[in-house]
Amino acid sequence: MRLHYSPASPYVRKVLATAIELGLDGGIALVPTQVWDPDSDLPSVNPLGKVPALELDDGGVLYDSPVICEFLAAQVAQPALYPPPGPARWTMLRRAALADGILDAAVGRVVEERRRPQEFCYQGWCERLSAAVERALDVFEAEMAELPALDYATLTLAVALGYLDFRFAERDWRPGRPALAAWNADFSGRPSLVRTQPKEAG
Ligand SMILES: N[C@@H](CCC(=O)N[C@@H](CS)C(=O)NCC(=O)O)C(=O)O
Repeated sequence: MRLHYSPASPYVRKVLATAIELGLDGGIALVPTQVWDPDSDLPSVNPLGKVPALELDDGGVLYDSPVICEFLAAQVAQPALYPPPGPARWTMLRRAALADGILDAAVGRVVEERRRPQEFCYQGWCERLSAAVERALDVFEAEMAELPALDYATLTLAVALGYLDFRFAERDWRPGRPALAAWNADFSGRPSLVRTQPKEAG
């Protein structure tokens, strides 16, 4: 399998951390990709022009990190990152969507501030995105006691918190959220997360 990736992308980090947890990372070759380069061949792999995109050994392609992660999890029986259909699964998927929403809002703000010409950067929009992040973090703080030890949602949450630290270090999310902060301090020590720390794209 070939993973089109950027070292700064949290969605890519989620896929790689999932692969490591599942013991599948050895079968994935990394294809460095400059997503913002107009000459990039990424759109021929993923028409949306986004990473991660995973080329499969049978010639097929998967994109969007939730799809790729679920595919990877289906390749092995353990660890079970997805509960079977039922209330536990719907809760896990809701939490994963909430954590992905943090990523979407945080990445959206980075794009607004770094990629758009300064005169087109809409401050009200940036604040709306940050408000969504704050509310989502508060929900996680309230639900911390119910989180399982490891599933797809907890991995996504850890990646989202790591991305906030990577891109918004000056706006620490920890004050007022002691349970989330304690959980993250512990969970982010997992080898899958230590080995996939975000880095600025070269
Ligand atoms: N929903 C997608 C989001 C992927 C995404 O937005 N990736 C960013 C990099 S962090 C990207 O490739 N952006 C390029 C673009 O939006 O054109 C996923 O979960 O994989």
